Amino acid sequence: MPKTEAKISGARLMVELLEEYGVDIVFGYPGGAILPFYDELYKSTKIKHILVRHEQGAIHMAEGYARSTGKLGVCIATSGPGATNLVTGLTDAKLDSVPILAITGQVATNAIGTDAFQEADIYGITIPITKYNALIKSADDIARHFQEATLVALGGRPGPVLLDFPKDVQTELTSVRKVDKLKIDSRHYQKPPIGGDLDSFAAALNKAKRPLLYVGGGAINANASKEIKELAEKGNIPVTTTLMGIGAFPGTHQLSVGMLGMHGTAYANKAVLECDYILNLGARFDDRVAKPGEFAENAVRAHIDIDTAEFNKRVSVDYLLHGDLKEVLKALIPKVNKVDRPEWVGFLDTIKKNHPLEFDDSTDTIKPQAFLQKLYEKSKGKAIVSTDVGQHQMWAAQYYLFEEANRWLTSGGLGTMGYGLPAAIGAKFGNPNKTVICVSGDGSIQMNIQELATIAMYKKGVKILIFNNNFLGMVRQWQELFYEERFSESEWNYNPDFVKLGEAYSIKGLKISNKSEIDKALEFFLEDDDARILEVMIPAEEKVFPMIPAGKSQKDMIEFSDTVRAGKK
Ligand SMILES: Cc1ncc(C[n+]2csc(CCOP(=O)(O)OP(=O)(O)O)c2C)c(N)n1
Repeated sequence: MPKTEAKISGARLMVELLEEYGVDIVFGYPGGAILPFYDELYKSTKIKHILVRHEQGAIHMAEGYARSTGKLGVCIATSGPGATNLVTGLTDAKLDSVPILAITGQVATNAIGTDAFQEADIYGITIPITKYNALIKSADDIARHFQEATLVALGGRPGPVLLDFPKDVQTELTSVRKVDKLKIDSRHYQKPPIGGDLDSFAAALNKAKRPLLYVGGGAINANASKEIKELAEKGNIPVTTTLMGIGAFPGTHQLSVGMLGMHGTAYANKAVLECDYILNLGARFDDRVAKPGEFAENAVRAHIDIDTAEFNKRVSVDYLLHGDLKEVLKALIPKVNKVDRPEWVGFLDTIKKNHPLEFDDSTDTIKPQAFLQKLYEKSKGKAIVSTDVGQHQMWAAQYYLFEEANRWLTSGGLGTMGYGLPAAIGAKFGNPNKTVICVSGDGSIQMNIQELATIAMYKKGVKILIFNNNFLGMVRQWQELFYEERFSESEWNYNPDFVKLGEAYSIKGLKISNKSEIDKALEFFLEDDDARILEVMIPAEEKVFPMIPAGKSQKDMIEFSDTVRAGKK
């Protein structure tokens, strides 16, 4: 039976439900169809609303907040264009499994379907890009939808949910604050019991001579870093992470071989080729990592995941276990033999030495790789780093090492340019005492640059590093390597003066172009907790290596040294 109390408006109820849930920060932008809700938010003493400059900024901030804190991220938009501006962020959160609650205003229920002003069927639009969504038709349904949405967002494999909230439902009175019986099945949010045969799974791992752990973002969502380290150290098993799994295993650990895949380290990709057993922990055999039929083709392949949809989706496996990764590992570790593997670990150490990450640093120009190495040293590897999408993202993934999870924020699945700046802002709100750095390119930064105003308005000390190559660098790289240097629409001969732009928002900035300026620039960048813009001019020709060309496999990896031998850098 629903719990009934004195009647309050739907808008008031939604605010109270958020407060009771423990939400203390939301990112949003108002408009006509969400005004009753904003009126109630105005009265809340528990929830801080961050007023952004574009709804896409709001949802990426909610993502940055969620990924850096492990909590639910909440964003709010009005109907029509406000709601559709959330679509990229929802898709981003769906692909990267980020728990987001989006609340959108909607025209009044009697106007739905009439092409009313600012009407968009955001429920229909977001069906494929949310884990759960609902058009709330009556104030009596708010509590149930809220309970269902929040459970689904964080339950199982996390993801985005959306509640579409018509204006008349916001003003309608209700006394239903809680329902005991939900309409969705509990399998959508409860931790599943461990599925599969632990003994045969462990036996296959114990038989391996050259095992490898392949760790994805699911490991971070499951908070399984401790167990992964325990497993790796007990069995002396080297560990590679995906772009999304960075931080799940300490980057400086002797057993770490870094990131694998298209721009992974040569030693991680060679480990994939040489291993005789590979254990996927919460990764998805993504196409930037695994070519079906060729990925670890000679190895026994095993997979642990919370989402059964990921099993045998792109790459078939020999052994699988279903369940919460932390729980499964806790059950598996006692069955795994303690082994020293001097030959296998030694072999990979030699490969690390012979095939390091490399670039040519012989000129006075600033090489982004060298800069990031210095940034890593100067920030003591302790910063939260968000990135945009492109070459700078891959260099940051390669050269900035993380000891802990939830410090690396990047758009992995969707590859959303414009993610980095708002994600960094959201992370800074969630981690006011940590250094938060956004690594971006001159292309990506301009996709949500309006959020500099949010930084200025709330005095958030986000550090913004822009690698400026006057190109859409990653596009240029592909055109140079695979389109005979026809640089179709990847070069621009105009960029704003980023330093002056910063000044317009009262953010101090500096531009450098010579290697000799790096140390001073980093001092300026990190000296206090104020926001900074650091524009670093880099050569347009600089490329990200190693590289596995799209659709190819680990065997086809191009290393920097190959390009030097071929007379091309
Ligand atoms: C919204 C969006 N549009 C287009 C792309 C395709 N894309 C991928 S990387 C890239 C270039 C990024 O340029 P920049 O931000 O300057 O970074 P750089 O590669 O130069 O480091 C483009 C256009 C994308 N990922 N996202």
